[in-house]
Amino acid sequence: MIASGIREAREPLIGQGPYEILDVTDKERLERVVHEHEIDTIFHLAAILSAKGELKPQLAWHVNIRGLRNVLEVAREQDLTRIFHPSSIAVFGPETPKDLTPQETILRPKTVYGITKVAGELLGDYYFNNYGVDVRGVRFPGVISNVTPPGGGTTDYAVEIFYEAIKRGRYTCFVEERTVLPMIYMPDCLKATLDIMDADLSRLKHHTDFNVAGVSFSAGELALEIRKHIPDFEVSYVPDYRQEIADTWPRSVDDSAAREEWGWEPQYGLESMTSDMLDCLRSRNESGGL
Ligand code: AKB
Repeated sequence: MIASGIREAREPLIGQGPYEILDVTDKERLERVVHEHEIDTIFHLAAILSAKGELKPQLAWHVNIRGLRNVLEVAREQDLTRIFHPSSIAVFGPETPKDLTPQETILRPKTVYGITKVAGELLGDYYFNNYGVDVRGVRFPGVISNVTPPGGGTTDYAVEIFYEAIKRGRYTCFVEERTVLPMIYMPDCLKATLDIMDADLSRLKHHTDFNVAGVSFSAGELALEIRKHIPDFEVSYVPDYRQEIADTWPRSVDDSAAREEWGWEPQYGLESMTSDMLDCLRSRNESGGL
């Protein structure tokens, strides 16, 4: 098993095992790395997310579409066993039902990132149907992690708020207090990734586009939950262009297809996620690692 990224390995990856610097848009190098390490499964996570994608739409198209096409082509040519390619709630748009968004629904995203994710779902299905490449993916909500700080997403506020609560006791949030979005805590995100990859292919009616729900809350509800642990925590709301993106996404999604086809069930709610996030970040802060 190897990890790869576009830059030198950083903590916490250093010393954990083999690492290759790899730009997924460089197909020849991807081919070589896959061949040399005898890779049979790729978790293809490289992407430009929604907020950065609106600032650099050509780059988002290039990385997200060229990158995926390269991975799928290498999978086809070298007969790989399985590919994981995450989709996102960004596939939805303003015409999509906002609450308990169905699995099968209107996909008319307004961001270039969302457009690349719709294309990615369809391309993955195309490679499965036409070449037998076993491509699997879920539509991730905003992912909340205490290990790697976020970058370039619209849901980044739901991670930044924890870091700022611990470091400064205040946070300026770039979406309005009322904004509700679906989120998922990293342990659940990893669980979903591994569970779908382990699922019995014969049980899957969907492949690349499963809705998965973790927990939905407004920015204001998250601030209140953090305040239960840090009573003086202050939040002000100064929405920017990311508010418009957030307003096109669902408040919650219906993930019954994932539950039925591969037994998906999240473990974390708002309370358990918040206390675990704060415990982890506090202990890193105390050891000087934040
Ligand atoms: C983003 O905000 O762009 C991502 C996503 C929901 O896919 N976190």
